Amino acid sequence: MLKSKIDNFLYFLEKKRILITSHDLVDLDGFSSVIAFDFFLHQYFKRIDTYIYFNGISNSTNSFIKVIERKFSDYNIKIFDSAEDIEIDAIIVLDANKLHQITLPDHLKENDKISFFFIDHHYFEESQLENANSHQGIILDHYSSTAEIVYEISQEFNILLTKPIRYLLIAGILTDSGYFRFGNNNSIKNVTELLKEDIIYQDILYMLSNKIDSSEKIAKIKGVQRSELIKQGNWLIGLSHVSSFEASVANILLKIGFDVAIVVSNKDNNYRLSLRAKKQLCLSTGLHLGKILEEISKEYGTEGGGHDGAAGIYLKKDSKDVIDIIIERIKKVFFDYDKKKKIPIII
Ligand SMILES: [Mn+2]
Repeated sequence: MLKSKIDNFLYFLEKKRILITSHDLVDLDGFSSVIAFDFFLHQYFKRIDTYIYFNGISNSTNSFIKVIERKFSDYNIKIFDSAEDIEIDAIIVLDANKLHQITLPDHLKENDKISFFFIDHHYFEESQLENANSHQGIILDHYSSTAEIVYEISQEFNILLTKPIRYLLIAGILTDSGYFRFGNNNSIKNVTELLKEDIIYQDILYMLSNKIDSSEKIAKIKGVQRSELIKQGNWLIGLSHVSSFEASVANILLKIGFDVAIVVSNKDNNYRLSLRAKKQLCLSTGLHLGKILEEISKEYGTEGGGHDGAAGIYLKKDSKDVIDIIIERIKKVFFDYDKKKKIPIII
């Protein structure tokens, strides 16, 4: 299935110079997808010019890269420090589907001769693709990671992946699927195949267990202390605010029992909201945080979106009431669900 989607695109890439990148401050899923897709292209084409570039690499990604480089001393990942002087024909973006998530030099971003191609697993609407002619992509939001999509592409073309790349892809799948909490049977099947006989699962878990720094621990503690409980029937929504690590704080709020967590943080002149909901709850009630935030972002001219159980949005400082609107939309999903299920509505 993926093969038919990608065939035309591969035909187009022949003899082109390509920049491969991901969202700013790349995470393990974005990073491993880029590395594996670059490897795939070099196996598929006899000759191809690719440049791997990231605008920032997250701390946890960096520490995993270091572990990989120590483990495989003859494996080195060639990454370009800057995209300023690179001349290219196409840009492949993995693990993102909106241009504002990727900082690139103007001569690349505002050049209509350059085609963009996206491979991603975040929810997006077809109508949002800017300049539809030169933008195409494989966007499959039922996948819990982009690493899985890239792995399946390589399988459909019978490309044998190297051991370090298998390590990277497994790490990408595990971290993005919340160690399978947001995953499905397919995520587990893919990881099983990637492990083969020669990678030990516990070894990867150990490699991923980097120490949490104390500022993150403090953010989590403060986030829990400040959390406000909002009820809709028996559903528990938690609202809190921290100065950073909003995503990990939201995850902690779910762990302590909230069904949905909304964590606000200050980013420059904006609020950044990180929302999380339990996967099972999304599946049963139809709650899709990414769609709610995508709608809100259109109504208020900001950027937002994501998955059903994990999403984010930027809000201007003067639009604090939008947070209440988001809460109301979430409550409405629960209200409608309870009504349908004939659960007595408690207000
Ligand atoms: Mn991802």
